[in-house]
Amino acid sequence: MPEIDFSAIRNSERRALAKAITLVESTNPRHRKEAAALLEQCLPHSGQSIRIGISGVPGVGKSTFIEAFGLFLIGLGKRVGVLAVDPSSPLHGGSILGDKTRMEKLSRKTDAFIRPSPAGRSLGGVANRTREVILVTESAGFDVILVETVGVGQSEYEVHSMTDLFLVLIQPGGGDELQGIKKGILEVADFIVINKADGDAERLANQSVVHYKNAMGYLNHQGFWTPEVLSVSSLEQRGIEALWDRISAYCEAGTEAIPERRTGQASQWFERLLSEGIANHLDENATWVDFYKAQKKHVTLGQISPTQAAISCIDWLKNNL
Ligand SMILES: Nc1nc2c(ncn2[C@@H]2O[C@H](COP(=O)(O)OP(=O)(O)O)[C@@H](O)[C@H]2O)c(=O)[nH]1
Ligand SMILES: [Mg+2]
Repeated sequence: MPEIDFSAIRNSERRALAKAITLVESTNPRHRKEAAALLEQCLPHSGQSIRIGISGVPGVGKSTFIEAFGLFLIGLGKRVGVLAVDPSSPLHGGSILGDKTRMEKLSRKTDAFIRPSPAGRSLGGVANRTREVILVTESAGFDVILVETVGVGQSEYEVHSMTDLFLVLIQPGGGDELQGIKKGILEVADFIVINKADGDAERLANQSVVHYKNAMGYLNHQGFWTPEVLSVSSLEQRGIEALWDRISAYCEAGTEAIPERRTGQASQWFERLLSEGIANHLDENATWVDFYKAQKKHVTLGQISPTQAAISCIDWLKNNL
């Protein structure tokens, strides 16, 4: 792995930034320390952005929306980083790499940085480094970070747990069931945005706004913000400014709550890395693995209770570590 030139990252040099992200995303354990050292350098220069999670089923218009929204933000003088958390499966249209064509104008802007998700990256586990990629991208001076995800598996919850604001894009018409939207996602959404409010679908989109406003009213929201429902046309770039106004209101209302949310996220992330690190460390201990597997087998055969097996395992660890 080549040396990372931190000053080049600070200067927003794309190649340096891309290289730094590759290091952070590396699954090679030997790169971990180097990545950690880099993240330490990034930390004081990070955190100044708004981190926005964007979710929605394939075809809803995420890429088109990000292009329109990104260009709008650049017009305001902002610098926009686009990251993706995707279980890059061909079934779901894969990573945003292919979508770069839909973000053609945005990807040509010097004030935009688009990073597709690496192929085959697993979700959940240590392999998902998007949180760290956010820090690196922020330290390169990007002040709005858009994290895109397809609603597969746990990816939406993952993205929710690393962003300040969670936005769900929805097609005009059709209930959540038809769109394959999980109810839980609406519970964590800060903004529901009905996309494609143009042409023949505009009326339907307005009906959807009413429908989702009602539906959201039944959900039990916590926190400082009552979720809002808006409509946009990403294709015709309408409604984007109104949405941005509300996002700004969200940020203002969250002056205290957003930093608290970040603190909570950081401590949860630490807990997860620690548990995964401990589990990985134990996996490398062959004697432990044998002992643990034997206990598990006894449990599945009904020979000992799960409680007894857990006690035996903990005793083993106490005596052997
Ligand atoms: N009419 C209309 N079509 C849109 C709009 N946004 C996206 N689309 C179309 O919907 C399709 C899927 O868009 P895409 O951005 O690739 O969706 P993604 O899979 O969620 O990233 C494309 O054919 C887009 O042109 C919109 O605001 N209005
Ligand atoms: Mg897309």
